[in-house]
Amino acid sequence: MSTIFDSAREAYASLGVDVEKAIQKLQGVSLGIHCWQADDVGGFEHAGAELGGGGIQVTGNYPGKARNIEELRSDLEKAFSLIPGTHRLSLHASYADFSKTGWVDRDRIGPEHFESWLDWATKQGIMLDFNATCFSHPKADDGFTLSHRNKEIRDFWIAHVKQARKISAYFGEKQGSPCIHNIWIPDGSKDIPVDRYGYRKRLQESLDAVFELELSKDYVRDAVESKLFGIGSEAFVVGSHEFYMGYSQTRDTLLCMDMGHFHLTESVADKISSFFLYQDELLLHVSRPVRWDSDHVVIMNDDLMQLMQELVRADAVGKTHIGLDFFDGTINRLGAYAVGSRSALKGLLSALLEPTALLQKYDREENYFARLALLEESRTLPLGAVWDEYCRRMDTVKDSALIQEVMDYEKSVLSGRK
Ligand code: RNT
Ligand code: ZN
Repeated sequence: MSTIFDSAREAYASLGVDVEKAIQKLQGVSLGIHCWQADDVGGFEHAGAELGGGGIQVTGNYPGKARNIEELRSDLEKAFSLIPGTHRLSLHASYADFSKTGWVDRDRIGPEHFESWLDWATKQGIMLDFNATCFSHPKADDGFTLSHRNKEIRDFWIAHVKQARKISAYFGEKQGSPCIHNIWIPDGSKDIPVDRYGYRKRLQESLDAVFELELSKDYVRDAVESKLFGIGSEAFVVGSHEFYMGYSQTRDTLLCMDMGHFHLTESVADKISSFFLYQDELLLHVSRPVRWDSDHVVIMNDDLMQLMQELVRADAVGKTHIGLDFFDGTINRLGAYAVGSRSALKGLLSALLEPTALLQKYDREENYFARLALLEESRTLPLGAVWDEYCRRMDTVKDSALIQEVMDYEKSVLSGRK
């Protein structure tokens, strides 16, 4: 008996696309799923930590937010079960577990404060990535960290990021796969500065001090994340795109491009091909800006589709770490994880199923009508049938069963959190 999947496979085959190959490739991609959607980027260093000093804003009061590490892990386990494939968890330093050791400040955290995360991850078969947390802290309250005028404050954050790198290297060594460590700092100002150069020079020097600590690339790969503006840093962001392009090229670090950190008319997809002419490893923060860097849940919009298409067309899937970065407190947070992560994967699957060879042939022949027509045809090819089959093979629910799964979890687990 022929199934919907069989006919989808034939439809793609008639355009020269091998569905099995696409499925195989998708299976080889691990997303870096962010730990911070389940608790609105709060972290658990102190009960009820406030975002503060950060230029990040989470809106929404939907009930069921994770209030401690146990609840977060429970939500993550459920989320991972709803995302087909094998994925990684990207932890922030503010999610340290102090239950055995007592609290220490960020400049003194070490692998011992993340041992329980590593145990948990090993049990789950999940690898870990890491992020220094240079926000939500009294020493970040005035909006500057590594570029601060005050040396004491700079030194504190240099020490923190060094520790974060050590923790990352520890994860990398233990899990036998390099831990991707991302550095994002909020530094910037609400109004027009007059010493832009000074701030950027200090940031450069602080980062150089951070990287004086030599660690094996087999264990840790460091990335630096740029931004355009934030709440409270509308006029000036120290770590701009140009700053980090130059930094990552000259210091041999990874660059992190967050889809919400550019002008809204700028295309991150368009940057991919240029980037890979000069550098060979990229970190993405897949997000969805709505009017600003709003970190909405990822959906299959044109920005996402074009980004994934570029990764496939530039043969860059294997050189790109696809991290997620969204947080919405107005909807069921497990649902946010599931929809956002699944949409990122569906977008990638759609790109892997693109009739690229045929499109390239039209391109070479300068038959731009045919190229356009086929691109349009591609949008309505039976992606859903292949996606359903992928979910089935990965032992994960189909889209049609997702809502019920999330609602059941809300009823049995989340609704008990007051
Ligand atoms: C902030 C950056 C950064 C954070 C996370 C929590 O604008 O995008 O990546 O979202 O580190
Ligand atoms: Zn980001």
